[in-house]
Amino acid sequence: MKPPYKYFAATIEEATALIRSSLGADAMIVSTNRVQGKDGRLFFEISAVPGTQADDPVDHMSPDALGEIKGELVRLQQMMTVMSSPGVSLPHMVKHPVMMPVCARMVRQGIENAVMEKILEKAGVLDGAAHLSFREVNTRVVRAVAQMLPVEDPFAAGGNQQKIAAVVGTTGVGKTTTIAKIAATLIMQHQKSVGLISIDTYRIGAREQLKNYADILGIPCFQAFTPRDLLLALGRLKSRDVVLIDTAGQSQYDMTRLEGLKAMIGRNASIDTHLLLNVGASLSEMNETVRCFSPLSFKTYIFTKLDETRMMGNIINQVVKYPKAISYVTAGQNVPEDIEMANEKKLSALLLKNMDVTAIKIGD
Ligand SMILES: Nc1nc2c(ncn2[C@@H]2O[C@H](COP(=O)(O)OP(=O)(O)OP(=O)(O)O)[C@@H](O)[C@H]2O)c(=O)[nH]1
Ligand SMILES: [Mg+2]
Repeated sequence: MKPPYKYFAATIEEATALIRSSLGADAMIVSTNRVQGKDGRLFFEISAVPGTQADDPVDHMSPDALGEIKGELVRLQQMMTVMSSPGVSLPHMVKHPVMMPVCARMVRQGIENAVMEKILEKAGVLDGAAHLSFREVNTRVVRAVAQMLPVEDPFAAGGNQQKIAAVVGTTGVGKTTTIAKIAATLIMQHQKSVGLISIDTYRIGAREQLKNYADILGIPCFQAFTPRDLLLALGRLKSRDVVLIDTAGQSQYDMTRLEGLKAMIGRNASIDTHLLLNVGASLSEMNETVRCFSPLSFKTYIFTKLDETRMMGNIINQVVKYPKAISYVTAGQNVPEDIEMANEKKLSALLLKNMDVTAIKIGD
């Protein structure tokens, strides 16, 4: 018998219960009639059909067909992501659709078009990608990104020479926290002796913040107001393997303070400077910061707050624009856990394989 199905009952309630038990809770009543039976009694004649879901054409589809439709939807979504990105050059993508998934991921991470072209070129997929599979294209691109992200350990063993490192960057980017994380890592994992110096002379409490970390780690911490103070403090920390220098947060537009910082650390050839950049900042902000701090001839980038953004493309955008090695990345407020020595393979995976940022923990 085809729907609608007919039900007979003395009351509407009785009929509804009957329908519900035989057609399910989402059955729909299509008509109701009152009819007189042979014995003269009145009863209800109700027609009903199963719920819409039961009639959904998707229900009759094979898992294969469903998978195909899903794949098609994903491809459409990827194509829309790529197309909605201003300036993305489509011709080779249309020619080689195998590049679509990885390109969509790069667009979602905010990797600039020009940088994307460079990556695809380095990966060797700009021309002749037709014979490659999605997986091969992906592998090549992931490898190319890793090759384009130079990394450097500022404290790598290099004889017994003392390493002195200053961190600089805009206000609140994470300098003091990062110093504490680096100090803890060096002490706990590399058995180094560490000393700290604060030249944050602008803010009351700035030294206390660093001093608290120093006390927890059981290491010395000095404050320096002038280049002479700094030399004295460095002298007192001469026996330490590593000296880390915390600096005041600088507005990149405050040239007087930047000059002051340069006078303090810029002229001392034994001090390596590392620039912190918040990965969530816009590329133009990053460029402006880099431009203003470049008189300090910083040696590496430290990207901070990876946990606060889903778009990390600016890491590679910045490195391509102004090449410097990356020494560390930080991803959270926990001291010392949320820091990791930069690793090009992990960074590439973070950018292209949707790797979880919580994978960034010391000791990994
Ligand atoms: N989510 C997140 N927060 C961070 C990270 N690094 C530092 N912070 C937080 O950012 C805030 C500022 O950190 P600080 O280390 O005081 O920054 P700073 O650069 O020394 O600041 P100033 O000395 O004022 O210029 C603190 O609340 C930190 O806990 C990180 O990787 N992720
Ligand atoms: Mg600070």
